[in-house]
Amino acid sequence: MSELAERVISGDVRALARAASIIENRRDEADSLLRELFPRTGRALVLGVTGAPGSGKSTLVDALASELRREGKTVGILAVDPTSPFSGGAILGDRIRMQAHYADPGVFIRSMATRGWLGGLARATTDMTLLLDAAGFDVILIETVGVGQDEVDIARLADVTIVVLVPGTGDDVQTIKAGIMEIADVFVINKADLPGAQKLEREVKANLRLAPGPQDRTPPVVMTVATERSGIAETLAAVRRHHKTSARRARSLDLWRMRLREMLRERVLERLPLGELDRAAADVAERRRDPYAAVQELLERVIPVDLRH
Ligand SMILES: Nc1nc2c(ncn2[C@@H]2O[C@H](COP(=O)(O)OP(=O)(O)OP(=O)(O)O)[C@@H](O)[C@H]2O)c(=O)[nH]1
Ligand SMILES: [Mg+2]
Repeated sequence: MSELAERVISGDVRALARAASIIENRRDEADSLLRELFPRTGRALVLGVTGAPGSGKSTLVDALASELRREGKTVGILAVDPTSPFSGGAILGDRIRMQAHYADPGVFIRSMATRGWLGGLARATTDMTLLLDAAGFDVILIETVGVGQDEVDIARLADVTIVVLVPGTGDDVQTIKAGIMEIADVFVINKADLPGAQKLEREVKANLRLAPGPQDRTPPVVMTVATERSGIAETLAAVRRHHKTSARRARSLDLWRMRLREMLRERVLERLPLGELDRAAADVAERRRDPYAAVQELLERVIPVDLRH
């Protein structure tokens, strides 16, 4: 085993930071490191926290981390920003908000801007989660803004997904995207100190009665005021109740089916000489060649002759 992998497994924070940079920047090195670490993974509780911008996700994650630390658990935090190609802005805000944990070696925080990432958000978060898992963190909290497909990918990765809603922001149930209702294992109504929290709770519960979750399991609804750390223990209790009953294996199978498909596609595409795909696309667009012949020809370029058929 490489020295870096050994140091990561032994919980060396500097090695962990270096490994995280390798995962972010250097695919080839990352692959061999993750191969070494993979047998050490599968132990952590992975908790996804998603919701609209400004709903209080970071404040909630911060409060959950404090509560877990009180229990003696170690915590890895990934703040994933799928909308930004830069590390800055909202993520800088997260850094300031979470600085209480920076002196604590039992908490590791990493912010990632994933737009334009090679392999996309799923690769970034999956690989970073594997790293933190191998490093022995008991719980991994993944914060991401709920936009489009991304939160569905996070839900596949997480053992338990928390969806954060806020009263009085048009977050009423009619406007909540169907996808979000389906991925939630636990609903948190944060900013319960604001008017309309009870009304929102009633609406969410009524909606859940009409459309129960997978296996007829109705997700619990917890009220929190993250800034005052109220409702945090209740949220953790709801997470743990869900985790006992959740279909973890089915979800994990789903995740790896998707990841393997992505990794295969990546490997095939990166073997094509530069510009080859564009040339083929131009040929097809101008009707010089049909797409079926083009694909056959491209495949023949990337797959060694003796592996075909
Ligand atoms: N009144 C009230 N304000 C809260 C509560 N929780 C968080 N806030 C405030 O809401 C604002 C946004 O909180 P964040 O934790 O940054 O929200 P976020 O969802 O992480 O935001 P993004 O990462 O930018 O999407 C901050 O000013 C918080 O202080 C709460 O329970 N009640
Ligand atoms: Mg945030």
